[in-house]
Amino acid sequence: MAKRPSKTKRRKAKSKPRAAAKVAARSKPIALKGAQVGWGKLQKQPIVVYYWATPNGWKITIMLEECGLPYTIKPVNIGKGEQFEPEFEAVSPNNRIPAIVDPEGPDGKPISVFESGAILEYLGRKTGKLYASDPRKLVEVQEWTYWQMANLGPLAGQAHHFRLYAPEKIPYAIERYETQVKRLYNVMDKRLATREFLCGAYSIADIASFCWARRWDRQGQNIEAFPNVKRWLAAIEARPAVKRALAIRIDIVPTDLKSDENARRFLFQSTGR
Ligand SMILES: N[C@@H](CCC(=O)N[C@@H](CS)C(=O)NCC(=O)O)C(=O)O
Repeated sequence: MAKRPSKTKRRKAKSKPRAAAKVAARSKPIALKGAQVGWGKLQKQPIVVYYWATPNGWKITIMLEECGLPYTIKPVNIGKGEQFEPEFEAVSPNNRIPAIVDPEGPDGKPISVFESGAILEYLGRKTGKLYASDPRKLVEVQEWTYWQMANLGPLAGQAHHFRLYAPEKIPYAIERYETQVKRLYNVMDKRLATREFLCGAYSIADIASFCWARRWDRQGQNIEAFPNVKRWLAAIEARPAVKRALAIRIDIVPTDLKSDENARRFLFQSTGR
């Protein structure tokens, strides 16, 4: 008589179809913990925004207005060195605005976020708005958001610096950054020739780039040379949420960065120590 297979062998043989089913189930999209979308629909407590009226600051107030989330503003006067105060450094270790504290984080507990791109993505996931859940669309939105964070923002920032604030006019530096920014405007113009917004539908990628591109004059650009960017800027500028965010005025006289020596020290000479 054939010997009955051992209990372990029998279990293994039985478990085969189950293992296959498991693999099939895994190939479906996995809902990642912490990446859930739309938990902020019933936000009760305001999000605290550490803010100064600059391109990176505007990104966050525009997104909050677009999402209809409640928020309060904590001004961080970067001309007075408030970005180095311990309370702010605790939420923004890079000593730069913007940063947020959301009392109602993904797990219901407070969470702080710094870096404007990370904040935009966080708010996109939280509300499910101006972001993407389709994996292909999400790649596009991230590409163009990171494009702004790694290219347009830093290079336009240097163009502002060397054109407006450097104590001496260095033609090589001015030309270098104007040329680089012009290249980026050409990239955007080409992209916008075939779609209304950078990723088709209006998204956080547009908010990120809009905040820098609206200051084209400070970057030595002629907007007439980029008709699609011009059309796109006007469309975003006309949005009621954008108008509300850009109308926010802080009751503190801004520092004149060209002449205030203290402000210049904080902003242009600090090594973070
Ligand atoms: N990559 C950062 C850049 C932030 C940044 O440079 N913020 C400027 C204002 S737009 C700032 O806080 N400057 C203060 C300083 O330079 O000390 C982000 O996007 O959040």
